[in-house]
Amino acid sequence: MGNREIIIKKIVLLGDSSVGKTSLIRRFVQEQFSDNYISTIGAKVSKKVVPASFEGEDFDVKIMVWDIIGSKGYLSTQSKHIAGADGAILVVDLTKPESMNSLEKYWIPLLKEVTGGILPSLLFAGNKKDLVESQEEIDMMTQMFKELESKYCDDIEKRVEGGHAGSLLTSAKTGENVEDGFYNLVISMLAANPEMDPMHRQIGVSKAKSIYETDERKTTRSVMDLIVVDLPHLVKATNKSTEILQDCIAKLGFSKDLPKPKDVRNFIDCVLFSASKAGADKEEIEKYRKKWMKPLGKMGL
Ligand SMILES: Nc1nc2c(ncn2[C@@H]2O[C@H](COP(=O)(O)OP(=O)(O)OP(=O)(O)O)[C@@H](O)[C@H]2O)c(=O)[nH]1
Ligand SMILES: [Mg+2]
Repeated sequence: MGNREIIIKKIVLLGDSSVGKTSLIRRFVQEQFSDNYISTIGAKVSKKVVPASFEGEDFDVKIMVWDIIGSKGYLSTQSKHIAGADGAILVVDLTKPESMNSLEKYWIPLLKEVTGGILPSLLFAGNKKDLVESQEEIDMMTQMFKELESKYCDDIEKRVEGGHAGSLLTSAKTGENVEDGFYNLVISMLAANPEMDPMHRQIGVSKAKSIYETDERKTTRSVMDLIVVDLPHLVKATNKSTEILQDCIAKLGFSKDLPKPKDVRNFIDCVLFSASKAGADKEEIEKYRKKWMKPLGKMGL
């Protein structure tokens, strides 16, 4: 066997809340499934090395899988974490037709905006297949995904030729098609972009930055979005930040989709208290408290 080249690729999972993004990653990386639903806030990165063969060469593709908040409106958080993605898995809950509509209404336009109009390699995943009983429904959904593939996956003909479809019906619960889905996307990324293109990463980062800076923060949710984007800088680690955010939401028990002003104030207190326990700098903590309270003040809250 020849030398195996190591290639690093970034994949993001996108789709509405509760479609199963975290569960697909857990199934793929840890081979586990849980019925418990803890909504992701912020982002979490997992790693896995996928051995893959492409055009007669063997690769070890180290994929960084980014699990991103699914609540619509968390635009700054989402764009920041999408930046630099080589591939995206667009996830739909097969039992919720509105999650399918969201792809073309929200997720694909957002992805395009962040990547400067050029879509990265895509995989469409119709998840929770285990909950769909009739074959007729499965056939109908397969057909709808084929249409999305031909519309959005540029390389679809080549992919199908090689047996690597651009869409699959998956189940994070039974594991059906989960590994195949990730593998198909890996092959598509190798085909599309064997060399990493530093330019497209840079475009993504500056787009995300401009979305962050121009968002006027007129709603309580957009203030939450600001906190979610900023916290990793304060605690200096993405996964730790997500842990703090999720703990505070769980402790305070409010909806991140429709937070009340008092929820956001309590959230700021909780998050900063945890950040200080995690060793964040006192001056920095006060700086962020001011920054986050300011838009609330402007709303007269
Ligand atoms: N039956 C079934 N349930 C699933 C499947 N995938 C996820 N679930 C369940 O659906 C719920 C939501 O799953 P998550 O993976 O947390 O969804 P998510 O997309 O990460 O949601 P957010 O983080 O809120 O955006 C959980 O209760 C899971 O156990 C699946 O393939 N089959
Ligand atoms: Mg999640």
